[in-house]
Amino acid sequence: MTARNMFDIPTVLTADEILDKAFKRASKVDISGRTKMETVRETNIAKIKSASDVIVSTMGKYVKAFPSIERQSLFYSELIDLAVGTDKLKHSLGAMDWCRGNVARVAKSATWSMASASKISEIDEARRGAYGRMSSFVKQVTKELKVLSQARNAMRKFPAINPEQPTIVVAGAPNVGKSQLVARISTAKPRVAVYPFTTQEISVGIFEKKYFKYQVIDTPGLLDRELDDRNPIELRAIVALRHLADVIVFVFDPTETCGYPMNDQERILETIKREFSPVPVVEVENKADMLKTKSSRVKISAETGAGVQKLVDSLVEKLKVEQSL
Ligand SMILES: Nc1nc2c(ncn2[C@@H]2O[C@H](COP(=O)(O)OP(=O)(O)OP(=O)(O)O)[C@@H](O)[C@H]2O)c(=O)[nH]1
Ligand SMILES: [Mg+2]
Repeated sequence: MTARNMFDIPTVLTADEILDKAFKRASKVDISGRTKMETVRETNIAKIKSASDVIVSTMGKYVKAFPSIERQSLFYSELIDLAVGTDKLKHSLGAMDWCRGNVARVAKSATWSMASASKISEIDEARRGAYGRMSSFVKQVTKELKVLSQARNAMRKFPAINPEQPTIVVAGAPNVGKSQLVARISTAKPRVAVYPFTTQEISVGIFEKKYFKYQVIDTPGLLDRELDDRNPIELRAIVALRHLADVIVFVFDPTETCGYPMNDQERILETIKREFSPVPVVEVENKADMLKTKSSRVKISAETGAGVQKLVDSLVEKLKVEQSL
């Protein structure tokens, strides 16, 4: 599966970049009239229109490109809220409309002055004044443009979820081997590393079994704490568990080489069971190549692949039962 951007938002320029673009475009405008006065008048009116058009259309493009939060599924709207804050995003988009409106008004009034000016100096003055006011309006939304740019960069990393496909969400403490498992059973290629919090974003892969496709979601590691205390990275995992999981695979690392004692890992599992009931949870002990406990949990090694196929088969069975309910 090729990674597709869920949200196709153009690069968001800074206030200075937008102004540069607008004034550069305007500086190229040159219209020749029958008289000197006519040439200056026509040229300056066209310059103002050109600069204003660049600003108005650039900001208009942003307003249009950001998806309406109300219309997004709960999963994406919660991710957007985590990434930027819904209110901040709405305010910033509103600021674009405010700025566009003012810039267009400045252009209109400068055009009026130029059309009725009787001296070249009056036209120059009107242009300079209009440029100054346009710059000031654009600079007033500097912060909001930055917010939009951050939102855009965050939203580009959102996974493309297919709501039709049965979905397995892999969760657990940091560093237990979740990404290694997801990489082994699906098309996803998450980064695997020896340190905790390697995974910071939700990623998705698929696998196919008997003509059916299944989604597998890799999530950031969870710590043993209540929902209210979780950081934004952990909360991404929670959002995936809450809105996407048909089955949860909870990965334990009984070797504790992950850095988290089994007691902590058990408590994380309890929290998940409590929070996401009735979604079924499959409990898996990873790193069985290093340590096999006597527990009744499924034993796998995401590294060597031992036990993984059996796990996948049992997940598919479980999802079939879930789907037919
Ligand atoms: N011996 C052994 N090591 C494993 C196994 N699975 C994963 N590891 C190692 O455990 C470490 C963590 O693996 P990851 O897949 O990155 O763990 P994670 O749970 O995704 O970690 P975070 O994204 O940080 O939460 C890496 O060094 C892996 O090589 C396994 O089955 N056996
Ligand atoms: Mg990971």
